[in-house]
Order: sequence, then structure tokens, then C-alpha cells
Amino acid sequence: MTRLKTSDINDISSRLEIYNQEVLSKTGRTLLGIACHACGKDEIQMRRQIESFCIHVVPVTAGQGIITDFCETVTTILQFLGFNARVSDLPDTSGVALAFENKADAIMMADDRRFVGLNLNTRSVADNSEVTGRVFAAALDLMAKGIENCKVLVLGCGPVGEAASKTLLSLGARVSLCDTHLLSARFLKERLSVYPGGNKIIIEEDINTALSNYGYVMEATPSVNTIPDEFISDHMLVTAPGVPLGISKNGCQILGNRLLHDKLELGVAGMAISLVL
Ligand code: 2YC
Repeated sequence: MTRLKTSDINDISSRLEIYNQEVLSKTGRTLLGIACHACGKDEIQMRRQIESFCIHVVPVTAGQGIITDFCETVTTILQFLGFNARVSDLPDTSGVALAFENKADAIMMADDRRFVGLNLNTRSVADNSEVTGRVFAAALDLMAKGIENCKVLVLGCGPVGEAASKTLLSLGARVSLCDTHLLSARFLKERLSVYPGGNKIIIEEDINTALSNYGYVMEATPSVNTIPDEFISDHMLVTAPGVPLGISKNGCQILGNRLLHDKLELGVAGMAISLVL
């Protein structure tokens, strides 16, 4: 899991309105709309419930400790979506206890291993990696105006790629897997074989050869330059939850509106919506 740096996230809060419009132009839905699409929830009904849904974002000092602006940025994203969200006055155990004592509906917190949302009433857990894979797959479905029966190349067979693949299969896409560690791709194919369409999964062993054969790509790796500029075709659509972004600045220019990437926004939106019953 890539640990975010303050420099990765310190402009998110000030650009949320702009980013929301960018997402709307690329997918036809807003951040909230994509999150609802990914969670199979009705957006109008969600809006009604969100305002009274109280979320405490609790800083965690364990391990490598606090990332400056992380909790503040998560909170601003939640507030932008309409949630009653705040950064806890206290970190760690004290912050968790305070959330319960203040009768918060949920907590969001992250150590060096996991970034999770916890619903304090239902006990449900929203895991950032799982939700991020799901929400970026939903976004690809929207960008493609329906991904059913389309071939999709999933780059990266970690937790995000796995969640994305499950969602893409459930949407009727024809999933192919690619990972620098071939065994990771093979193990994921094995795990996905129990899902509808999972037994038709193809493993692509050479990424550059593969890229020329796919119009839809999910970039879910923690590497840079996963998709070299020369392999970006003029009809390719890419959603890229991977941090850092696996596409160069020039590659981003080439793709323009055909690329969707962010480092926190969509994942946080998906986590929060998945916590609301
Ligand atoms: O500020 C804090 O409370 C820190 N304990 C937060 C540490 C987050 C570590 N995880 C990451 O940087 C990201 C997650 C946002 C998702 C994957 N890696």
C-alpha cells in the first residue's frame, strides 16, 4: 500500500468543486453519483440520509504517524458530499472513545496498514482498498456507457485490482489480469474463478503487447509509467486508482477526458456511502 505524502493531497480540498465538475464531465455523474452507483444506492435517498450522518475522522499516531492534512482532507471531502463530518479533537484510542461518547454514526481512520470506515451502529467496515477498486470500476462502467461484454485489462492484482475485477465481472465485463508478479495474477484468477465470468479470465503476461489489444484499462498498480505514452491508443479509456499515477504528464495530456485518477476523493466518497444503510 503506497503511503500518501502531504504533497499528494494538500491541494485536494481547494479543488473539490473543480474536480467534481471534471468527474461529471468524464462520467456523467458527480463524486456522490459514482459512489452511489458503485454501492447500488439511490442518490436522492442518500442525500436525505447524509446530512444527519455524523462521521468522526480520527488521527492515528501509530507506526509512521500522522500525515499532515490527511484527516483534514478526508473530512473536507465528506463535508463536500454533505456529511456531518469533523476531525476528532483527540487521536488514537481517545478519539475512538470520543466518537462513541458523542454518539457519532461512524469513524474513519487509517494506520500504516489499513484505511477504514467503521459504522458504530451496524459494525460494518468499509475498507479503502476494496471500495476504491469498486468505485473506479463503477466509474469505468459510466465512462464506457456500459462495460458489459467489453474486454477490460486490469493492471495490478493487489487488493484494489481484486476489488475492481470483482466489480467488473459483476457488470458483465470480460476481465484480463496483468501483474509484474505472474503468481499474483494466477492466484487472483483462481480466487475469481468462483464468480460469474471468472472462469473466462485471461492472464496477460506482457503488458506492452496487452495494452495494444485493450480499449479499457484499470491501472491499479503502485508503479509509475505502467502505461508508457507510446502504448496509449486514441480510443483507450483509463481509470487509475493506483498511487502514484502510472501515466506520465504527457500521457495524461494524450488521454485528457479519457483518464480518471485521484488519490483520495472517490475512495473516501465510496467508503462513506457504503457505511450509510
Ligand atoms: O494521519 C494519520 O492519521 C495517518 N495515520 C494516516 C496514514 C495513512 C496511510 N495510508 C495511506 O497513505 C494510503 C491510504 C489513504 C490508502 C492507501 N494508502
